Amino acid sequence: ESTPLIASPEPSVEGFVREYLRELNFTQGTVLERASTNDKYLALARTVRHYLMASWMRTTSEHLRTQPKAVAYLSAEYLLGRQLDNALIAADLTDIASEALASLGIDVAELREAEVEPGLGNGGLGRLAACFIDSLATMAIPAIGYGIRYEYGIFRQKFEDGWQVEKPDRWLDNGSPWEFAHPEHEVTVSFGGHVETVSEGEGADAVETSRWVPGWEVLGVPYNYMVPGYRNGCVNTLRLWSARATHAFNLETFNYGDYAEAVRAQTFAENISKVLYPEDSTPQGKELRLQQQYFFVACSLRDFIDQLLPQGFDLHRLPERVCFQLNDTHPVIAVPELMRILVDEEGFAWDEAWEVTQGCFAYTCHTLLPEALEVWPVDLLGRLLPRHLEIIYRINDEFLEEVREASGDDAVLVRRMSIIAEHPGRAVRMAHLATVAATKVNGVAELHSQLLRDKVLADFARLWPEKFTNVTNGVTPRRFVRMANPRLSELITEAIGDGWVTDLDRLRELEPLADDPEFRRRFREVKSANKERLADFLARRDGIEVPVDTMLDVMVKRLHEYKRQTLQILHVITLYDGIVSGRLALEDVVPRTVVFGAKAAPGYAMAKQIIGLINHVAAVVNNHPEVSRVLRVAFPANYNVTVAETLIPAADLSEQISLAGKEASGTGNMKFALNGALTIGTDDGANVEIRQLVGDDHFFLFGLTEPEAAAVAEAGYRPATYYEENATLRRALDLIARGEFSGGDRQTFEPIVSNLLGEDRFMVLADYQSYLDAQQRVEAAYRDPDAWSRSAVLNVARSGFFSSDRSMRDYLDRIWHAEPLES
Ligand code: 26Y
Repeated sequence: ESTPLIASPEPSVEGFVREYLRELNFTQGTVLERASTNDKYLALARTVRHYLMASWMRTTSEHLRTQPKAVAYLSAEYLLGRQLDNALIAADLTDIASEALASLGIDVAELREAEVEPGLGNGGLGRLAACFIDSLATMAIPAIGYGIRYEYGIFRQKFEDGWQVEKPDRWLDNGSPWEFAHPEHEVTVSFGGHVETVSEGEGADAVETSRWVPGWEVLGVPYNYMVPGYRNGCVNTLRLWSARATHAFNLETFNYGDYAEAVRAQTFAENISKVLYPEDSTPQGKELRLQQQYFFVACSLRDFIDQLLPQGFDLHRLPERVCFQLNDTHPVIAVPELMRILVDEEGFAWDEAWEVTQGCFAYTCHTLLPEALEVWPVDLLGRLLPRHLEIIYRINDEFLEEVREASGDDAVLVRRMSIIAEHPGRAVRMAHLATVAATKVNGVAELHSQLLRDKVLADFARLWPEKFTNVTNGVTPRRFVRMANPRLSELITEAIGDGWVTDLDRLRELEPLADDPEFRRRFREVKSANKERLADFLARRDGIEVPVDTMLDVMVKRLHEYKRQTLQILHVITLYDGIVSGRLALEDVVPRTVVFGAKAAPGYAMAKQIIGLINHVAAVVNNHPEVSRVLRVAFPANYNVTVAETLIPAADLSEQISLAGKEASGTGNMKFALNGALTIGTDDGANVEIRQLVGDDHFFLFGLTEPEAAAVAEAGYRPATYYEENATLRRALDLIARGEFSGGDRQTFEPIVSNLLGEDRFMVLADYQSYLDAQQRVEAAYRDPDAWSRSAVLNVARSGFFSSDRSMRDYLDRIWHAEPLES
């Protein structure tokens, strides 16, 4: 039996007008003549919600009724991007809404711009989570996303004199029409205190058990977000937790008469979900971050058990009902938390609890950099979560016993594999804990998974080879093609029908059209219209002038040394130098506009230096009378999902130039290929698979391979040799060193130059010449528009594999073993 439901309104223009005015008048409390843009936007968002609401309620109650196996995606980050357009497309309301609002004299396009995107993530990992929940809904898989409702998302980036300045991201200020708060479903989360040992039973039967006596508590209030599938009647849920002070907490202090202290205590508790940490590679070991992690994980497990399972469900069977997917190590504290629930609260024997726990978790690793692996000092963890630390120790004891047995007491191996590191201080290695507990451990691209098995987690892969698998990342074609690139979408649909939106392999049907001159012409028309759109956008948003008839060469991603933004700016400097010195004639340069978008972690000094360098080079290049005729550099501030959506469809060239063996996968690389940009890239991450699929002739490969880079490092890398032996490189570095881009000041960029010459951990200098050569090949190819657009069309046609729908199928087959909900 199903619950009675109000049907969503029938989709019609008149109906939409009625719903809209009702929202504007009755919910927003204003009349059309007086409504601000924000009023109109909020009313539109709420109106669109109506059309998805019945599907959402139906999906939820079907899930509860049929109790299928579900995927619970645990992620500290969801980089969602704007919701309005996505919801309109999913509900197939784009045209109806535009017409309806036009009849009221409102331009929907203008309202779209009013939405501040929820930037609840740093970059790739957070955006991946957002793509995955989109795909799960589109495939009607019973799934729920759990995370944190940060009051401040990733900082807003500004440039002052070219240097990054961070401003708080007040994304909630104008209202948040996409969320539904459920304070009645609040969950209590405990912290601190101590563990008591209690004896139960008498004499020989006496058993010692542990009891956690927490020191303080906070409440988690869930906020639900709709995750609409693409026109399939399925709407899943994303549940983000917000921290509140407990009522008791306040009252106690209040009774002492110290009202101000009571309010201060409240602030303290609510700090937990205040702000997203903006680091994406070097964990700072901050106590508040561990609080965030435990907070959302404890809320989510409690919620899944209490709200999604029937009352009295036998938790021995939990693995039949759920797979908790750990998005990197950030939620790994869920492992001891589930053990605590089973052993301390449900009275399970340890071994029973461990079997259940091992059946419920799977772990995705997203890195190869050793410094990015999370490690929590034992004293910090023990202070905040004493019972969890105790549980981790026991997990480790039993695990190390297994290692000893399997290895014939290899003490060195035991030390290497231990969940507890001893040096420099005692600390919990979260990746080891995750690997020990998980049914499956996966990397995010073939090469990455291979390197996990061979290097980062090699000891574990030898012990449990069947635990390790790969799932290559993907991106949602709904947001990153259908929504971001309506012109290309129309061209594709006209050629092969619209089935590709949910079955991206069908892009293959475009392959023959790569040889059709008329199709290529229309493809070029789309590209250039997208460049116009971008130029318009950047002119309005940043006052940046972008020429529309040049090669658009784009590098957008977090600023990190391993990603090597430096390599691209060195290419720019080399072009500049060539022209200024007269060794390169203007007519021999293919006019190009180089676009950067990148945020640096606020505490990452070298990354901020590099941003400064790019902006300073841009100023010199763009103001040079000759050089600027063929070369421009644009660095719009505050790169985010919204910017990506206008930038990527306009790009000709996609820069994916990390040092081989450092980028786990990359996902921007997939978005560019799907939008018909050609890649210049190293043999790294998912570039490897992109190149295999699109073909060598349609990809500009350069640089050391991973084994080569490893061998160079092993032999002792000496960057200065490249400087000494390569005159072009020397000239470029000398320009920086002599202050060409810093008003003659030699100190400004000295740290960058000396780092490159002295250490150059990511082998920028080793790959410089190879990169220049590849850029030469790019120029030659771009001079032949027909051949270039043929390659571009083939990139689109052969990139269907990179749909996150395919990633979800792989997770389902290899890890989750869940099935779609019947509709
Ligand atoms: C622990 C904290 C400092 C931290 C916070 C965020 C550590 C890492 C991160 C985010 C990492 C991340 O975004 N990794 C990227 O994940 C993408 C999706 O799998 C990959 O495509 C990309 O190569 C990888 O760098």
